[in-house]
Amino acid sequence: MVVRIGLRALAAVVVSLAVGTALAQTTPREATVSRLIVKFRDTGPRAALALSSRVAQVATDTGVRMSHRRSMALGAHVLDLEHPLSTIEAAALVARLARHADVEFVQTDQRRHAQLLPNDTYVSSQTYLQNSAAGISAIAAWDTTTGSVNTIVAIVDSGYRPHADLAGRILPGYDFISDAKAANDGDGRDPDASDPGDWIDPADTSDPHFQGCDVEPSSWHGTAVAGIVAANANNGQWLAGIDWAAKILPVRVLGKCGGDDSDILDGVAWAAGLPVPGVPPNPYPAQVINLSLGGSGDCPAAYLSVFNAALAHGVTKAIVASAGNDSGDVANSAPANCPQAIAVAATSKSGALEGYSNFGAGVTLSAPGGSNFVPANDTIVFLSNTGATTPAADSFDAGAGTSFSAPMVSGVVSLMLSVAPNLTAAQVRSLLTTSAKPFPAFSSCNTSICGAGIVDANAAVHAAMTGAATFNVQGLWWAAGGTESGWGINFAHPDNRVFATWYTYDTAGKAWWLSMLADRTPGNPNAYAGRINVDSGPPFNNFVGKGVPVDVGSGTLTFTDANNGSFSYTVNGTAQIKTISRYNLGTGPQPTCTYSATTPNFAAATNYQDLWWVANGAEDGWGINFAHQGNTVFATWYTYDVDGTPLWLSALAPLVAGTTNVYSGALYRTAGPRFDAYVGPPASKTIVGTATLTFSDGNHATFAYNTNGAGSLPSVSPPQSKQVTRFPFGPAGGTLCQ
Ligand SMILES: [Ca+2]
Ligand SMILES: [Ca+2]
Ligand SMILES: [Ca+2]
Repeated sequence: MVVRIGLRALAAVVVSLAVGTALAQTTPREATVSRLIVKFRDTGPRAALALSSRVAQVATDTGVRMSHRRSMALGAHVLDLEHPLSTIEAAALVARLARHADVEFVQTDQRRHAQLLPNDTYVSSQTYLQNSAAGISAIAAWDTTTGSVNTIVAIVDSGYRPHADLAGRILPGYDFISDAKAANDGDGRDPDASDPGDWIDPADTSDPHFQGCDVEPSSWHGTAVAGIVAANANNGQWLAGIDWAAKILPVRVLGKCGGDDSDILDGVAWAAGLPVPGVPPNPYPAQVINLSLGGSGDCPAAYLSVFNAALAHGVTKAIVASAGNDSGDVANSAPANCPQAIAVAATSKSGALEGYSNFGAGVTLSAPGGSNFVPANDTIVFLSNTGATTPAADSFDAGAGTSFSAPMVSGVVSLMLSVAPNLTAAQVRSLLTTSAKPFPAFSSCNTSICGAGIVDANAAVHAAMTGAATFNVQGLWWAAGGTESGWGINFAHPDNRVFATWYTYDTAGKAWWLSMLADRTPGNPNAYAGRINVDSGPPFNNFVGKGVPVDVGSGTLTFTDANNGSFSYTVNGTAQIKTISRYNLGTGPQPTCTYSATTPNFAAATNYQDLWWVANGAEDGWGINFAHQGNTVFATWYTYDVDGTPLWLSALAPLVAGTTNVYSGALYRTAGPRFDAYVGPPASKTIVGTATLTFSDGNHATFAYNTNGAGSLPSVSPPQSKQVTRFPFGPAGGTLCQ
């Protein structure tokens, strides 16, 4: 069945706009200077003196009291003046200091202000761009980047008008509307994605083709959406787009009375660079695909398939979809409810959920959408056309809808990609959500209905720069190249923290494990450092109470990508570095792990890769790591021997035939070369029993095991079992692999 997909914009509410006001105004005030930047000479009679003496000397020599605040890069120092000076007094002081024998250079420590304010005619009405609690802080972001010509944003919509404020920004797109009547351009698919108008007049409604469609003028919807992303900024006319440089790929799928799934799907596939039968290949595949459209129902299988393929193709990093304007749960709004989509709800200028906006757990984040109340002082201004039917002159208009929220996020993603073009789709989603602004106090929005927050262009751009190369490493790793098979290290990785459990052998070759809670280092976002503990605790067959940790050293994990890194450690005085790589079970695709500040829906997860234990902390001190790939779980169980020393056992547990949730395999005890002199394969591997994992959902499992008396372990029969769940150790949110 063909589903008609409607526009996400509400009927535009035309308002009179205050124009010409300066965007940022500051009231003049008496400027003062309270800090200097001074570089003392590297040579000369005073060079060997203590810094405090040199500061005291220049203070004495100039008669101005000052003290050392901090040292700067390249040998300069920040000095605090005891009393602030007027700018004239400060200039005189600087002149005196500049002549001082011990001073190489000196200047006042001035405050610099963001200066990149565009001069577009109606920019003061674009309140959503501002650095306010409910704005998207595009103005702040522009101090860092205004975008890149190398970024392409596909606007899958009603086509485009060659509006003057989009001049030079529109790539050759494609018109995917198959039905000539709906297309309104006289034919089916064609290479001209320009928008001929999508008006419905009273005569149209008697045409069975447009039955049930409302009589309305042309919407120029695609032009409006494109302008929010990329209107030419600082060109003295019209509006300012969020990205001043990115190219727009117009993909026309919406005509009179909406568009058909079959055309939208082909349009998305083509935008991503995938082949579409009968259509020439797209020479400009898009990094960002914006879908300000939707309809009711579940996410159709065809959308799942196309969205998956679009992201897997590798160019497209984000598919951004408007949540919809039905005041209902986004779960009923496709394609925003498709899991690959970044679903965007609409917030007001005070950061509340707009009344029309869809909401719910499926919303990824929010962005301003404007109010549909009249008189409206909270509308979104957008590029338009004066034509009520066929196109006429360039214009602008104002209105509301999640149609406007989505391109704000698309524009922010394109800014992120301008500073970090190699971000993955998972990183884009993670950085967007973790950098989002918290909803203001007393907002009707919260993270359970409006997503992670309000999109924050400035924070997202900075997160993209510093987090561009951050990799989620959750999973099982071992010595690179497999030259040291028999030991490994499991990582659970929520955001800026890695919890590592390392299974190896003690100096006697006996199974031994250590753990490390490592935090991201200030200098390298892909390095994590922490203390290493060895625990002792109650034996595996009678675990009551808690393990007791002993600090035995320190470690640093440094990752070069999501699959390679190094582990340097000092344990009991022995310092070593091992090259490590992600272990491939070879039983299906490696899952991709993504941290989210909003706790993921673990219960719904179908990949179990994580650290698990008995909930509620009653049995702190042991745990079980699952590496999960395809239909196999590799479990490493960190527990204790009968004498209370660390013991690890492992099981390679394939899915049990005829089940969908039970994994079972032999339980092994391994002995091997000591941790600090590891060479070759493990010394011995003994089957000591069986482990069976029964997952009642993605966050609850029963871990049942028996032991058979082998491997110097007492026999446990019948099997013992433990109810296990994922181990949360902060920060808020969690990492999900899929
Ligand atoms: Ca056509
Ligand atoms: Ca056309
Ligand atoms: Ca402009």
